[in-house]
Parts: sequence; C-alpha cells; structure tokens
Amino acid sequence: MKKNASLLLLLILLSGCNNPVSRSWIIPVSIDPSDLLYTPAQMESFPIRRNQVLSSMDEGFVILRSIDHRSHNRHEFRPNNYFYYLTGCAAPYTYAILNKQSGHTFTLSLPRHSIRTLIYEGGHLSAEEVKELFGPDRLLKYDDFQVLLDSILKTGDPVYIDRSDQAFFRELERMAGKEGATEFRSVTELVDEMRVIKEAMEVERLQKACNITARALTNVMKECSPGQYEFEMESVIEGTFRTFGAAMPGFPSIVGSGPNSTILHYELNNREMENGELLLMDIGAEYGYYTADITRTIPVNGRFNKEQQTIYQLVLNAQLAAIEQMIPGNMFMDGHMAARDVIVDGLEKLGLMTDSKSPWQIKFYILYPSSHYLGLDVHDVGEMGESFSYFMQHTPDESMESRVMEPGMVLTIEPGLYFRENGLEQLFEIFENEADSTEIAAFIEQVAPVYEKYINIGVRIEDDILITKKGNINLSRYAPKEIRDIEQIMRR
Ligand SMILES: [Mn+2]
Repeated sequence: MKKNASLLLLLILLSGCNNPVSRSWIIPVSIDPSDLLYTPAQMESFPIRRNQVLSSMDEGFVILRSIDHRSHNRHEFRPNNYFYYLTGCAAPYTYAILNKQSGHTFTLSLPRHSIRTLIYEGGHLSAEEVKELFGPDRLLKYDDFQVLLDSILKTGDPVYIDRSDQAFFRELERMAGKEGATEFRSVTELVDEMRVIKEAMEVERLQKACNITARALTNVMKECSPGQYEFEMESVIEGTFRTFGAAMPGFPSIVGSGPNSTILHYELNNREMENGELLLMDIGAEYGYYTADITRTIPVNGRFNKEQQTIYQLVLNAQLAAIEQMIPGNMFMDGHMAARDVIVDGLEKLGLMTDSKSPWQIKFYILYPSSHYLGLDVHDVGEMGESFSYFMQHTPDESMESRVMEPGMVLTIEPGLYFRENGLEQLFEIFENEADSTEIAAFIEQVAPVYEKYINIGVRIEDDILITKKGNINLSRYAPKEIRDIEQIMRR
C-alpha cells in the first residue's frame, strides 16, 4: 500500500507539471560497434560517390592517399577525409586513383609489404580482402602502384589532389618533374558539394557521435564539483568517448572554467575549478570518422547564480530562436541572425549596449558566425554563401544572401556571450579603425558598472542540427541544456 501511495505521488508529480522534475536522461547509445563493420549497407555509398565524381570530371586523375599529415592534433591514425569519402577504406599507407579513360576507373594500392610493419603493426588486409571490401577494378602492389603514379604524372593530364596533404602534394610535384608539366587541381572542386548533403549512413554516425558526446556531458554534470581540475572533467569526457567505441575526440576538447570559459579555444584544461564558477565544455566524439560538436555550459557547484542565469538564459533563448530558423528554404545565416537579434535585444535591456544598431558594439559581443557545417571535418567543407565569408570583416546586413539550407545538411548552431576580465579596455585596440576613442570611452563609462557583474562569465550553447524536408532534427537533443534540467542532474 505504501508502495502504491508513493507511486501515485510520483505519478501526480510527473503529470502535474509541464517540466518533469525527475526526467531521467537516458541517452540511447550502444557500445556495440557492429555499425562500423564493412557491411553492404555501410559500403553502398562509396561506389555511387565515385561514379558521381567520375561523371563530373571530363579528364584527368584523382589521386589520394590514406595517410593524412594534417592530423597533427591526433595521436592515432585516421584516414584522410577525401580518401575515406571516396573509397570507404581506412587502411594506412594506401593509395587510390580514379580515372575514366584508362579502363580502370578505381585503382587501389596494397600497403607496402614490410617485415617491420608486420612486426610492429601486425598484418594488413590481404589482396582478396581489399578486393572484396572496397571493390577496386585494379589492385596493385605498392611498388607497381608507384610506377603507375610516375607514368601518370608524365602524361601531362590534370591531377586532382587534396592540397591540404602538403607532403603528398610536394611528393607528386617532385615526381611530375619540371614545373607546369602537370596541372594540379583541387579535389575539393569535385567532392565538397557532395559532402554538404549527408546520406543516411553519415547521419547515423553523426547521431551516434552526438549521443556519445551527450552521454559524456551528462556524466560531467554528475561528477563535477568545486575543487576538481578541468582535466578531471576532460577525463570523464574522453573516457566516456572510449567507453562507447569512439576512437578519439574529433578535435581538442575545450574544458574551461571561470575565466577560461571566456576563451573561445581554450585547450589547456588544467585549472582548478572553483565554487561559483561556470564550466564551458566544447567537445565532440568522433565515431566512424564523423564528429559531433556540442557545447554545454554548467555551474561548477550545480546551481547557476543570478548573473550566470541571466546570461545563460539569454544565450539559450537566442539559440532556440536560431534553431527555429534552421529549416529548408531559409538561408545559412538565418539562424545566426535570429540569435544575434535576441542577444542584442537582451544586452540592450541589461544595459550592456548603448546603441543596438552600432556595428562595433554588436561585433564586440557577437564574435563569430554561429554556424558551420559538420561531418568528417568538425568545420566541414562546403560553400556557405556570401554573408558568411563577409562576417569576419563586417557585420552582415539583412540584404546579404547566404546559401539556402537544404535537407541533408548538418549545421552547428553555437551562439555565445563572453565577458572577459579586460574586455572593455580592449575595445580601444579592437575598434581603433571603426570608432573614435571618445565614443568608445563614453560607451565604457556607461556599461562598465553592468559589465563588471558578469566578468568571467562565458556561455556557449551548441547543438548539431540536421536539416530535414519538414524542418530539422536536433542531433544533440539528448544533451541537457535547460537550466532546470542541468541543475536537476547536478543535484546530489
Ligand atoms: Mn562548433
């Protein structure tokens, strides 16, 4: 009876309020990595992509390799994104050629046979396995492949390469001999547009990456307390990534407390977190080479104070307004513009702006465009439109067009507000060419008493949004962001 009574009470509690107090954050994520196996479903996109590339090029060769020397932030091997996108192959020391005139549209090389790598790294896939898994119509041994490469580079036909793999580019230039004999073009011309629209398999991987990341963030909410170090939280985060089979973070984890929450790309993560501070975490698990990119900001002691709450709710309202705009037919920057309007309005009401139309005052608070594409790269490739590229120099105006959003795009949305300790003093240096110093001094005098209340508050809230036919799906929806939800999870 007692049991029934308390059950009844619980049901009343749950149904009686719109915001369930004891909502449990069960995040659907499985440890089982079988979704990364080379199954027909996982592999079906790759030949289609190659055909699309081949049909869009009238001449020449695409030459790519799996090693990626850009991976300077990473400790483990992962394949070059263009190579992986077109082959589905993640084996190190592998080369690929696409070409439609030679009769061999897709040539793959086997890794160089070496006793040393056999001893240190274990065996590679056999020729039969490579053929079966990746379906090249020509498979060459490493040395034969090098001979072929050399001959291609002597034909004078254009060669599409990934210029960001500079070491390989230089090697190919050297093989091509005297300058100008081979015209090098960028593979980005052929592939980037394709990478903008995500296929089902890509969305599945991004969803899992997001779920793992959401789990990491809620784990921090459960563990976090004053006196711990930022790296302890980083360890909870990256430990959770590994627990669910994510190979590594898709980019260096940003885990910044107190003053560090106001540093956009803070990566040291070695400060002791103090009572009454905020902790900003901008993190992403990489799953099957696709990375999440989620930011949550939480109070170290589990309760937002009044000032933190004010800024947090303003950023959250801006972010929610932005997400509403992220629908097909709207433009890439519409989310950013909606967030900007909410933030500017809020700042003015708080007394943190004296002129809501002043471009430099807006730029002082709104530091970066709030969206980027997400995929194999954390800042994924693809055209975003005019007003995005214009942003860094100027404040985009309403008349400026950015790219129209389409179903299948995945964009982040990450407005933020950062109150740096010396933020106001830096105004003279930041805007020396845009505003005269008396104007800036007048602004500082007026807003300083308010600004001071918010010093060392840095808030960013970032979600990963899939544009769909009907609107959008928030892939990072399992990462709590409402104040009441965060505080409830942190209550111990
Ligand atoms: Mn981001």
